[in-house]
Order: sequence, then structure tokens, then C-alpha cells
Amino acid sequence: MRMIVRGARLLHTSGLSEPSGLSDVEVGEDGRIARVIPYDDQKEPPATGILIEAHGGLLTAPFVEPHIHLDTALTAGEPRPNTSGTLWEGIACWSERKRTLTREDVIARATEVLRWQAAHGVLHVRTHCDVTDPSLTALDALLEVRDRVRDVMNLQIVAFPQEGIVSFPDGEALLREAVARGADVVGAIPHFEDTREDGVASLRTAFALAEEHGLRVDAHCDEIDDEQSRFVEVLATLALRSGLRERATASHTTAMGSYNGAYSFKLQRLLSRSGINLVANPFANLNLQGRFDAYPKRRGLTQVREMLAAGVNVAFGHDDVMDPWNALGTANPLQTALVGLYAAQLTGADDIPVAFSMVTDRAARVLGLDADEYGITAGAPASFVLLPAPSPEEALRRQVRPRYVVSRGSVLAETPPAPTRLSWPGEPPSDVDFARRLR
Ligand code: 17E
Ligand code: FE2
Repeated sequence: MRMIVRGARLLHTSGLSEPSGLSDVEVGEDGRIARVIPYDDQKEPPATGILIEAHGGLLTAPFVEPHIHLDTALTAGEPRPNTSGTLWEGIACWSERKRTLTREDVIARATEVLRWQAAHGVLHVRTHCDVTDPSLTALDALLEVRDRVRDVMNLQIVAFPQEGIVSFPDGEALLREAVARGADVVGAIPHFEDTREDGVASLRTAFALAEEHGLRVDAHCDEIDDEQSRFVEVLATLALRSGLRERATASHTTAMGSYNGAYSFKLQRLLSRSGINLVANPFANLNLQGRFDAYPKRRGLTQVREMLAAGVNVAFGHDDVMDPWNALGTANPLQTALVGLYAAQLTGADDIPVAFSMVTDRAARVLGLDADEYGITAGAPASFVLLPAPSPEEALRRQVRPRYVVSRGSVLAETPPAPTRLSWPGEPPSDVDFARRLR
């Protein structure tokens, strides 16, 4: 046996059930899970292999980042800050910064953020990469990064036409070239195209290209506070009729926060029939939307609760890390989920584990990860995260750092506990117990 994790609380892959009972997870020499057995505190641990005592901590399949921009990360303020805070000024700032990109610059920034993600337990990442650049510098750099990290992390690259497929010079040719060079997913940005018709045409192009190459689609879709931006119905219909279905994703869809009840009802039915995924990006959506409103001011999120209730798969993405659209950002999925949970009011007792699943299994569905590559079951790769908390609620509430991140049977990251000493008046100094519940 290469490794054994003893006494862990397993989160069942539905993400919805309360974890109960403790288990041991045995990892074979091949880096795969050999078996999962009930924990027996009387039994001696094996003499060989790495022993991880979980002490009742939550053992979850790795976090999955369904939407990040690694090419733009860590460029905030370059060459100038986004002073209006709008999506549009962000695109203009990035357009200027894009001209100065080098391969080394992109590799260094993307790698730095991937290191943070690994430490946070994120082992599957879908990154968008702007391909409205005749040099395709960022794409080539990210393709190289994808190869460099392949043994420990799984990186999907979306060919993202930030300035348009139809409305940007040679936009379609650049998108095609990006796919030819090895992008995994075809992107689009219909609400940014010059006209409604251009937006529809851009989605048709993206789907045709994806079908031609057997790829998935993930479009930035309706990222605007305009109730007339209705490209998600086009995307869902193309997904339905092409058969791409759950291989298609609409990201952001913030306009849905402004749709009227009658249209929303129609859309719920269409989206659930289509099988498409939605990805809400709470940091970016809260930050960028509502900027043209007086009060009452819209908060910009898509219909998270309603679409979940309609049976649509919805996940939460982090989107930006210190770039023209968000000066802050940590790439920590527990932070994304906590902010998303409040933004979407997923605050009921039954809702909180759902928010956790939106950065684990629901995000895994967006990436198309199969059960044999994602989940804590015999035969799957031994990739998992041990959290120093007994439940998703506690992990979210206390925003814990993973105790161990294991990728394919090897420890990738380890965070020892760091106690806080408090000298409370009238008492000897003692460690603060943030987990304690007083009865
Ligand atoms: N580009 C875009 O169109 N929308 C975003 N939220 C980001 C980049 C981050
Ligand atoms: Fe995005």
C-alpha cells in the first residue's frame, strides 16, 4: 500500500448528503484508490506507506475551477487601472496590456496562480484564454503550461474570443487556429458582438467548430445588465439540436437577473431540456454588474436558485485573480463558494452543501469529468483533499485551508495547523478554538 488515509468523513459524490461515519481510504502503488473501508479505531495502521490521520476531517474529491482567466491574472493596474469598474473598461485595459504580452510573462503569471490553486486543493481547472490576438502568444504559453502541469493538475483551455468572433478582424480565423493548436473548448462572447445577428452567428460558428473537432463549448453569454440580451436561449437551442447538450456551458448569464417572470419560466424549461450547464462567477458579477444603475441597483447574478430548482447544473467560478476586472482574488474555491452562497442566497441548511457541490461535483460536470476520474471510489485516481473540518458547512464557515492535497497518490500540498494564542483578560493564554460550539 502506498498511502492510507484513516478516519475520514467522506463526502458522497452527490454532494448533497450529510457525511456520516468514518472511513479509511487505501491507495495502491499505482496511485489509484485500492479500496474504501469502514474505519476501525482498534485496528493497527499498516506499517508501510504514508499514513494520514484524518481525525474525522472531511475528505472530498478535489475542488474544480470551472471558470478562470489565467492569461489575464496578475495584471491589475497594467498599463492602467480600471477606474469605472465596468466590464467594458476592463476589456479596454486588457486590450492595451495584451499588446505587451510575452510567452514568459504569461507562463510566469499562470503558473503562480496554478500553484495557489494546487495549495487550495483545486486539481481540475478550466481557463479561458483570449484568442483575439493575431500573435496567439497567451494561447501558446498556456498550452505549454498545460503540458508542464499535466502530471499533477488537469488544465482545460477555452479558446476565448474576448473581442468577438464576427466583430473582431479575423476573429473566426483566430478561433479556428486556436483549436488547431490544441485548445480544448470553444468559446464565444455573443453579447459583445456588434449586433444581435452577429451574436447569433458567432454562436453558430462556435458550435460548428466544436462539432467539427469533437470539442465542448463554453461561451461568456449575456454578461450584461440588459434584459434584451437573450443569447442563452440560442446557446441552449444549439446545444439541444446539435446533441452537444451537457457538453455546452453558458458562463455568467447575468442578464438573466433582469428577465421577467414569464420569460424566465420559458427559459427554465428550455435550459433543463437542453442539458447545458451554467457557471455564475460571483466575484466578477457582483463587481461588474449594476454599474450603470441608480437605486434600486441590480446585483448581477444569474438565476442560481431558480435554475437549480429547474434541474439545471449550475457551478460557481472564480473568474479573475488580480486583473482589470477584479483587483483582488485568491483562486480559493471556498471563498468563491462562500461569496456565491450569499450572493445567490443559498443560505438555507439544505442549500449550503449545494454551494459546496458547486465548486466540486457540479463544477466537475461542467468540465465533463467522468466518475472513473473524479470521486473517492475504488479504481479512481487517488486525488483528494482533506479538510480540517467535519462538514461542508464548517469548511465554508471557517474558510479552512486543506490539511493535505493528494494528487494521484502523492502529497502535493500540506498545510500544518497554525493555532492563534489569545491572552484573554483574567485567563492564562490559550489557543482559540474557532470550531467550538457551546451548548
Ligand atoms: N472578460 C469578459 O468578457 N468577462 C469577464 N468577466 C472577464 C473577462 C473576467
Ligand atoms: Fe470570464
